[in-house]
Order: sequence, then structure tokens, then C-alpha cells
Amino acid sequence: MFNKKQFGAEFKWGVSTAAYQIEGAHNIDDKGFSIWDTFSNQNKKILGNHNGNHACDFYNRHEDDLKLIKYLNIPNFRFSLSWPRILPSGIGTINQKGVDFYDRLIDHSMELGVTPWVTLYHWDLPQMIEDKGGWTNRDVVSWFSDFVEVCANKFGDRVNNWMILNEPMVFTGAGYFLGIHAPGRKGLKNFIPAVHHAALCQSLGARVLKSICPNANVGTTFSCSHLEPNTSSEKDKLATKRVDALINRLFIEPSLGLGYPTDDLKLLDRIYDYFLPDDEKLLPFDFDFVGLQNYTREIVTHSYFVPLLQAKLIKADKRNVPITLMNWEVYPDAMYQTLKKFDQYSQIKKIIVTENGAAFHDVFFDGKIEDELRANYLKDHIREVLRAKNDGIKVEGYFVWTLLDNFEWAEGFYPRFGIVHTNFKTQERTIKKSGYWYKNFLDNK
Ligand code: IFM
Repeated sequence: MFNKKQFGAEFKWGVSTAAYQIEGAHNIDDKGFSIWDTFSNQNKKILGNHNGNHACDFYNRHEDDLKLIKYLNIPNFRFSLSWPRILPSGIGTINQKGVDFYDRLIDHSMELGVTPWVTLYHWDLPQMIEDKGGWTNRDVVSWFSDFVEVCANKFGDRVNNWMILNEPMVFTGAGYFLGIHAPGRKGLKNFIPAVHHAALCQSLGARVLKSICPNANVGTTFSCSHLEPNTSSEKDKLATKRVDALINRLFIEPSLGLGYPTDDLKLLDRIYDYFLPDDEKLLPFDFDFVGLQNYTREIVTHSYFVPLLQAKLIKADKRNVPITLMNWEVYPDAMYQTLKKFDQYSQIKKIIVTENGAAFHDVFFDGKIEDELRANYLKDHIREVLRAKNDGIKVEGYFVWTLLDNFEWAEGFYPRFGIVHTNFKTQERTIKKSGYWYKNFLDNK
């Protein structure tokens, strides 16, 4: 068995959440609507026709939820700011009540000795910005920069740790290419400009933040899966390379000054149609840390049936492997491999695992949830982080996804990722065995 001490005193332990998934209060205190308010309230967009209107009611219960974090001995709390709660129209007038909420959240957190880690954008784009073209409109770059400026000015006196974007590949891919996430747009004509504008926001947002808070610890986050070809055939290997360029390299490489991985992913060529003369210089930013979010590995096979990419992922339930409710393979070595892969970018100074966790069926027995599978998942993945650290990989933090069972995007409330159970009817919280495991692990001084 391993313990916390082996990671060193400076290692950051935490738990991650996101505004739309927990806050609820979707139309309270003059909040503007986000694309997720619109999308999830349309018929049949979300499994079970769920929506995040009330979610975990964190907006009203954050004081108690912060006490839970404290009770669980978790020293760092990652949450995101809802852009339309602060700027209801996306631009212009600031909603003081929205600012007050985040002031309370930050202040209460700090009073308890829990350090805030703030994500500026975790997918809830103001609907009024989407009405103007959303991520496909180049103006989003200046609108986002203005939002960052407001947040840095309002909260930068207390918040030191910032992440600019959460998983840009997911919100552009699922929201602007596949249409399965908000705003539900499809096709390369939406995806390609959305990618470029998000990549510009990633670096420009960081620049704005640093200009206002020069000492801030600024990172951004990427979702990454460990990839393996289905066979050793050249076709499967090349297919894996293309998928890797798309899902793992697309946003990190421009930020490191390496440009977009167009050599391995021809479908990206069109991205240069959206370039303005200085864009090449604007894309890089020297982040203080990179947030990696790994959950699984994927097996890739060549496919003539998938246009342009000519590759597809073999679903985990077809591979006779242990899976979670998301149909993601449980494969802890993926964590190690992902850390190793990103460590090879010499430009990255520091890596923090800003998300890792699992959704399983939870059953109440005698008022308790003995979620052995989730506890083991966390243990096994944290062990891989230690292996990486011991091998000299520059990983310096780990955050569990997530505190509370919450609104899991297109899957609604069905997959429960929390280390604390949420009863969505009564909003009662029950710490699961995995939560107690993390608490005891973190207690080991
Ligand atoms: O719930 C999401 C989160 O919002 C982003 N990363 C992956 C999690 C699990 O799917």
C-alpha cells in the first residue's frame, strides 16, 4: 500500500467540479442563460430529458458543501465560474449578484482553509454569445478576454490558481462537430473555426489574467486518453496517430509553440482559412502548469466508413474489459502513460491531474454506499500517479472528479461520479465509501 507522504508535502490534492453541473439556480439572481440551459431544456437532447436547472443546488448549499470538503480533508477545491451568471449577456453589464455569489464561495472556502482553483470556462457559454455565432465567431476572442478581465479584477485578489479552459477538444468536438453537446452544432464548418478561436482564447485569456495578476499560477486543462492501435497493422497505427492528433495534441501543441498537428491530421488544414496575420504568434503561452484529465484508454482501428478521419474507437463493452457506466475501460496504466506522454514535451513545466474518477452504480445498504469499485478505481489511479512521480515525471497534483453526483452533460443524472451521493429529490448528501477512503488517505500527514 502507498500513502500520501510518498508524494511529498508540496503535492496538491483536491476535488474538481463545474458550475453548470452543480450550481442549479439557472434563472436566479439575474443570471443569463447559457447554451446548456437552452440545450438541456430542449426535448430529447439529454438522456432521460434531464436538465441542470436545479442540479445539486450548490448555489444555495455551497456553505454546507464546502464544510463537507473540509471534513473530507481535501485542501484544494476546483470549481468553475459561470460566464452568464457574471455577465448575463456575455458582454457588457456585470451582474453584481453573480459576483457576490462567487465572492461568498471564495471567501467561505478560504475561511475553511480550502484553497480555490478556478476554471474560467467549463462549457456554459452565454446563450447571447452563441446567438452571435458562439465559438465560430472570431469576436469570441475579445468577448472572452473581457470576461477574463472582469474575473481577474473581481477575484484575483484572493484566487491564485486559475485554469483558462476545460477540455477544449470536448466542447468543440461534442458541441460543434458531433452536435451531442450544447449548442448542438455539427460539421467541420463549425468545428474548425471553433477550434481556432478556442485555442486563441486559451492563450489570450492566460495573457489577460497574467497582466492583471502577475503572480497567479495559471494553467489550462486537456482531456487525454491513452491510445493503442487495435492491431500492429500499419493502417491501425496510422489511424491511432490521427486520433492522437485530434484528441490529445490539438490544443496543447499550439500552446507550446508547435502549431496545430496538421501533418498527422489533414482534416485540420482548413484551419488556416481562419488565421489572421498575427495568429501564429498569439497561440503560444507559457503556462505555469498543464491540467491533464485522464479516465481511460481507447483502442483505435482504421475505418473507411468514417469520413476524413478514417479511424474509429472500439467501444469498451465490445472488448471484454472492465468498464464504468460511461462505457469507459477501467485501465489505470492509462494514467501513467498519459503523464509520460505529456512529460515528453520539454516546454511543460508542471503537470497537475485536474480530473480523474469513475461512474458506477451505487446502491444504498443500511444507509450507506459501499462503492468499492470507485474506491478501487481512485486507489489504482493514484498509485499510477505515484509511479509516474517516482519515475521523475513532473506531476505535482491530483484532483478527483468529482465531489457530488451531478449533471453529467448528455448523460443527465444517470452516471454518478461523486465521492458524495446526491439525492436529487431532497438534495441530501451521503458520503460514499470512496469519499471516506479519500478522507483517510488525505489524513495521513
Ligand atoms: O463531467 C465531466 C467534466 O465536466 C469534464 N471532464 C470529464 C467529466 C466526466 O465525464
